[in-house]
Amino acid sequence: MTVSRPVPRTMGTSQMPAPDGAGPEAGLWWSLTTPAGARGALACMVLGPNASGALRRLGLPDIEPGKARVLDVPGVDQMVIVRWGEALHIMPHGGPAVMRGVIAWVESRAFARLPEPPPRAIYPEASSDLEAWMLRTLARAASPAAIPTLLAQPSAWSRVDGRRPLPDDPLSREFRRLIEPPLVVVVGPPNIGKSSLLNALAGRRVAIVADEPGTTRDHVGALVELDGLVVRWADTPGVRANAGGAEAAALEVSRALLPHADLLLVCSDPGDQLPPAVAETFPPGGDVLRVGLRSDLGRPLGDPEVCVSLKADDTLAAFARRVRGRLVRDGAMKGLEPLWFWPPDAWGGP
Ligand SMILES: Nc1nc2c(ncn2[C@@H]2O[C@H](COP(=O)(O)OP(=O)(O)OP(=O)(O)O)[C@@H](O)[C@H]2O)c(=O)[nH]1
Ligand SMILES: [Mg+2]
Repeated sequence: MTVSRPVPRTMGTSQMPAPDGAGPEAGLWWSLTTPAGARGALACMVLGPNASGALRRLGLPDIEPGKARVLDVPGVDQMVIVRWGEALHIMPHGGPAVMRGVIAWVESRAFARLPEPPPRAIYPEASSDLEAWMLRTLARAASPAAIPTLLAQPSAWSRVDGRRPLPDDPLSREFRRLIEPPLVVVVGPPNIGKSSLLNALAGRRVAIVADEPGTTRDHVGALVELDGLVVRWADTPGVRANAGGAEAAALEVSRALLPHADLLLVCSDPGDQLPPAVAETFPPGGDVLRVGLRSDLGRPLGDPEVCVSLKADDTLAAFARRVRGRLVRDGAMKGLEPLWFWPPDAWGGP
């Protein structure tokens, strides 16, 4: 199989370089928008960056932009082919055998595979690369709270005058947490209500709770919505000085999570302090929130910044707001200013 020079993974179509000495058939690529092996009635393959060149390379008649044809490809399948501007969508039957045949056919014609098609090729209705990235991001945002801000982005960017937003601006970095859920890791002594807190936030039993230390033996992860922000919540086993066997191994696993945490919740209750062994594993410079649990039993130790009691209704909502605010401040939740909402290494911006 000959493969022409692959195009970098996530460029907008308008930015795709034509390889040196390239004619219209150079740098052709293909990508699946339906997952391989999915059993839909129709699969969708996108080809680019040049529709006429792609059709010629496949030995098919040219199609005008905006037009669709049903074509019979001998030995492969009957398929619907739609041309959107310069992107070509090929829709054969979605069965695995047909898809294998279609992929072999396209690859035999020297198209390079892209893991993900450029957003402009998936959203041909978009009038700019920025709008295509916005539509792609809308389809992936984990937190519904991202939707109004995303819809406002094309017009926000059109007003940019003077300082251009940068990928690492704090508001942009925080806003991207509404797209890819941040990791929140909960640590603390055993039997102080860490797993009960997760269950209360999730509204269902995600973690095992019991009135004895060492109940959680491995970390438990769940997606939990906190005041509009979806986070990956990792509940870890309580840290005991004399942990051994499986419990010690589980503690090792949860320690390995700490460097990846966007926020570490260091928990205490009225009777127990955080053992120094855990404190030593905090990632330097990592964001830490000190949380007091079971505050109905008295003032939690460890100088907590926020207290929760599952016996008092109002503390849970206030706690969720506090955690959300540490990860995504109000300005980034409702931002109408231009933001780098796409992965910064994927595209250079408008
Ligand atoms: N009074 C009171 N009890 C609570 C509260 N939250 C949890 N508990 C009780 O505290 C006990 C321990 O709860 P868990 O959630 O299992 O504690 P844990 O910190 O996950 O324990 P390990 O998994 O052993 O580390 C259970 O009996 C809970 O019912 C609270 O807000 N107030
Ligand atoms: Mg637990």
